Amino acid sequence: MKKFVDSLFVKQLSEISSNMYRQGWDERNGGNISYLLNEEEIRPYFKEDKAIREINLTFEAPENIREKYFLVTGTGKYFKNIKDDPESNLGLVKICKCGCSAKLLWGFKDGGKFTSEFPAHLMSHSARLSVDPENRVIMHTHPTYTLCMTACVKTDEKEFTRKLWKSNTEAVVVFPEGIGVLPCMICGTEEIGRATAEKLKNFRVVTWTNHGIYGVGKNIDEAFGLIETVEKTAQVYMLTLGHVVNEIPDEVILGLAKLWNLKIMSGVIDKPKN
Ligand code: 2HA
Ligand code: ZN
Repeated sequence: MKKFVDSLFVKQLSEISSNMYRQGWDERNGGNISYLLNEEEIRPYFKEDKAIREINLTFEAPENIREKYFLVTGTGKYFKNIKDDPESNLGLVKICKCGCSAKLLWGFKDGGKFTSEFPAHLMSHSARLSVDPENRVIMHTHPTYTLCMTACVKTDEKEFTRKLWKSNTEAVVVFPEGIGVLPCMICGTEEIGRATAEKLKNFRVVTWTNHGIYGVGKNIDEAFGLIETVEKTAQVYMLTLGHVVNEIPDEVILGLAKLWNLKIMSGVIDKPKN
């Protein structure tokens, strides 16, 4: 039997968390990632679903993610340590049939458990699957300039989106549907989980004011790519704040939307005047 620690999934999560750490986004135990795996993907590593132990969930998992497998980062674990010791810092769990607990199949070797944001992750997976059956990754991190921007811009989705689109021509192309914005809330709770999941029905990227960001996608590259584009754009916005003389014209944003055949968030860019 192949060893799960050598799987591509563990390798991908280890690589991306090291990368995110190097960006300075995941100080201490900041950030968490979950990756939905299917049965065919895990069978080469596990003959059957043999639980090392059961871990209770603090909320009821939504129906469409029950009996599903998630590779997830651990609570209190540091992104910088995942690569050298994935088996302590990551865990593979299967959500039970009734949605009240998770079977640990691999990992959390030192007795640990999944991230404190697991409610937000599971609710977000559930919400995303309802609008995009291919979605598999939920990624949460604390990118510096995005945090700065959440402190400087009103918690208004259209205004936040407009400021991003007007700062970097890539922005509208990468997230034409705009960006979801949540106010400052208490993290780790079911409430913030529900609010995030609700936003993720309309957006693939959502900010948590004064805290960080959630990005999603069908694979790690997509989720990371969204977050890094927002962060790069927020960096441009913050570094140029108060100095801008060449803002991206509305016509260029509309031209990009036309060129790439994008359905852009309405009410952000004014209709061209003729
Ligand atoms: O896991 O980032 O939001 C640590 C966090 C909590
Ligand atoms: Zn966080």
